Amino acid sequence: MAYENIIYEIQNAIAMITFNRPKALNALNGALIDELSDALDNVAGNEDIKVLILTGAGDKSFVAGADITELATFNPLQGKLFSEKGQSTIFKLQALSIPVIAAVNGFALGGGSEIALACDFIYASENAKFGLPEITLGIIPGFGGTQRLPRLIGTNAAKELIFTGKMISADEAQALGMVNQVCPADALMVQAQKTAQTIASRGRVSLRAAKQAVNRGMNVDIVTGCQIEVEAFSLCMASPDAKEGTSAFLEKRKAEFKGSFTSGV
Ligand code: CO8
Repeated sequence: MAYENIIYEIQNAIAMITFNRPKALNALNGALIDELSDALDNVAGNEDIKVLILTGAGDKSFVAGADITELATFNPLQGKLFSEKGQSTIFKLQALSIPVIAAVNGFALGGGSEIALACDFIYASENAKFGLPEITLGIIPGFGGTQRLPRLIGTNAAKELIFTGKMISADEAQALGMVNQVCPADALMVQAQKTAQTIASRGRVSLRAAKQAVNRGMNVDIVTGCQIEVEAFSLCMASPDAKEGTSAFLEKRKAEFKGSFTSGV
């Protein structure tokens, strides 16, 4: 598929998807969501990729939400189909076995915040603004915001944002636990890349096991969660990466992880 609304690049095991409709502040129209979905399929099928970064083109916006021009024309059935398409794409994003970093460089509103919330963690530029303004349009978040935001920052803080539709700064989002790191705008990608490189130097099998253990454990009781961890831990022990990591420590050298899924663990 040729991409007109996103840019998809891969460099040194790090993939980057840039939302690329800067004239509309990278708002999500149906075509962009189709392209995102296609690129995510490519990421999922490429074992050379170890980390994915999402960001927005230009210096003003990550994603300013669903495209309101398109939204305004929808009848209820079209709204349902659009919401389902967005949700299935965001689930695809969340289900990636590799770590995903949202580098939020400006507005992350509505669907933009919801995409960032489905990533593993968020770095934000000092000028970033987060919010779920759907209530001001007479609708509610439709890409998982009513579900993922309360799970991340707690029910009451999430309700305040959802009921008021207000925007919050990067610092406020960090104080609420939404954002891991706030950087000057020109340092955001450097920081995101630096963290991505650190993660990419770790073993593929243990990264996947760690992500699955955290994500699956979030929705179950702690005993079941710890059992999930036991299974994930034993999977790691079956990987050559565990042998390499422990040997490298004992031999006082840097580990070279080569574990793979396609040739066994
Ligand atoms: N959709 C379409 N166009 C947009 C959007 C958007 N979400 N946001 C900005 N634009 C366009 C503007 O119309 C403008 O275009 P033009 O130059 O042609 O007039 C251009 O981008 C620049 O925007 P502004 O001039 O408004 O820039 P400002 O710096 O003055 O303001 C804001 C920036 C505050 C971000 C402002 O543009 C704004 O409030 N945008 C809308 C934000 C919003 O409400 N987003 C939520 C959308 S709803 C949603 O995401 C629901 C997701 C789930 C859907 C489920 C479907 C059923």
